[in-house]
Amino acid sequence: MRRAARFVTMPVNMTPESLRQRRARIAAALPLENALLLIGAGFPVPLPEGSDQAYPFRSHAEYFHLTGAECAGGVLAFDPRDGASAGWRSFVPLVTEAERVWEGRTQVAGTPLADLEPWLAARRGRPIAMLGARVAHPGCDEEISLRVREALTHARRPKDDHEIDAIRRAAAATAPGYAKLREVLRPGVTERALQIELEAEFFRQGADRTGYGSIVGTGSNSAILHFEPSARAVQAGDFVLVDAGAEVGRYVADVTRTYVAGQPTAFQRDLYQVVLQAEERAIARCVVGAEWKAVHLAAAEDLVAGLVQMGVMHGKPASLVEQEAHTLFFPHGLGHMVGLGVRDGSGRAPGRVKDPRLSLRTLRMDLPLAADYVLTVEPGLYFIPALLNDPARRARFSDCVNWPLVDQHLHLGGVRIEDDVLINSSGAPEILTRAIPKRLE
Ligand SMILES: [Mn+2]
Repeated sequence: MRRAARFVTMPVNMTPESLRQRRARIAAALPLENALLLIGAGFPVPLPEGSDQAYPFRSHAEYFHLTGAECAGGVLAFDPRDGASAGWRSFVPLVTEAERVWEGRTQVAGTPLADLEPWLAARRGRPIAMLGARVAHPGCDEEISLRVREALTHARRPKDDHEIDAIRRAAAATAPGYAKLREVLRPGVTERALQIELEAEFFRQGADRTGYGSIVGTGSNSAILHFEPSARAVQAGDFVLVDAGAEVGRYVADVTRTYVAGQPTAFQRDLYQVVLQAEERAIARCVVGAEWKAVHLAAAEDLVAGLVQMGVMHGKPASLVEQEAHTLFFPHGLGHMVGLGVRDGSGRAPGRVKDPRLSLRTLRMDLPLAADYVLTVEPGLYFIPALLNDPARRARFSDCVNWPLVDQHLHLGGVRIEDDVLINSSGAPEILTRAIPKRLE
């Protein structure tokens, strides 16, 4: 028999009443008109080699958000004609004896899944929008589904109190991990050992898992944007870049800190200060109504201004950013939304199309900020040989960059500093990850 992944019901801390309110709020935001809505939880994905195991199961975020349940095969249905509250019906598979015996699964509350067909038959002829993981049922209207998903994603962007509380708990489990990491960080310690200490502390402090694959990059590895920790030992003077966060009840924190093992050089210290200042200034710009693209470009200009001051770049910062020269050292977007997953709610405001500008292609969102959005702010400056050794870039930016100086630091690595911020209805945002120190020591 098949051993599926364990079906853990996460502590979601929600009452039936708060779930009802959330569903009603979402229902009012969806352009369904006459259409029915089906949101599938999805199914466990078996490992390919037939080892009788599956990848850890998690309900699709769109399903989880409206049910709070990890329920493989579950389907949440909504008929707008039945009302914003009464129109919702959660269909759940019945737990089998084998699942009780092998996995300790318990029955998720809801209507038996067998009743979904009659529910649909009673509404025959109506268009169907499908979200979450696809439900095996014919007759999905693709165009309506796209429109409804865009509206749902947008409606999920402002986090409600329960969600903000969950992100706070994730941040609270993350901070002690970084404190532990600083205790053990010294030359000779491997990236793997740092990962182990960091993650163990996340779990001790209440994490259900890590929010994403932890990044621990030392030395030149710190310039690899999504580096997976290796057996490499930290050398004296290395940059050590750590991008990791705890997950609690499906909500995640996403934090990056960069350290120097031992004594930083003046160049390292300057580079760090440029990134730190750009980060703090970018956070201050995260206010209601601010356009994310503008916040990103302003941060790029701050980073470039710092590089000009350090003698790494030549020219006027605004004009260098205009020419996209910043992408040599800052090749990613300034941040993304975070919450129910590490890219929760990112994307474009409804109706917007992708910006064709090359330097904005890597932006994970294009929208004006609004109250109760939670997002990361994560500028970085890196010496990435794959970009900096490219002859086309060297030719295009021959006058903008002090190439001999770049060559001296080609294997220095990089610096990224990342916090999660909560947009306030007025004034500066709240930094949810402020308990994790940012001073270079
Ligand atoms: Mn991030």
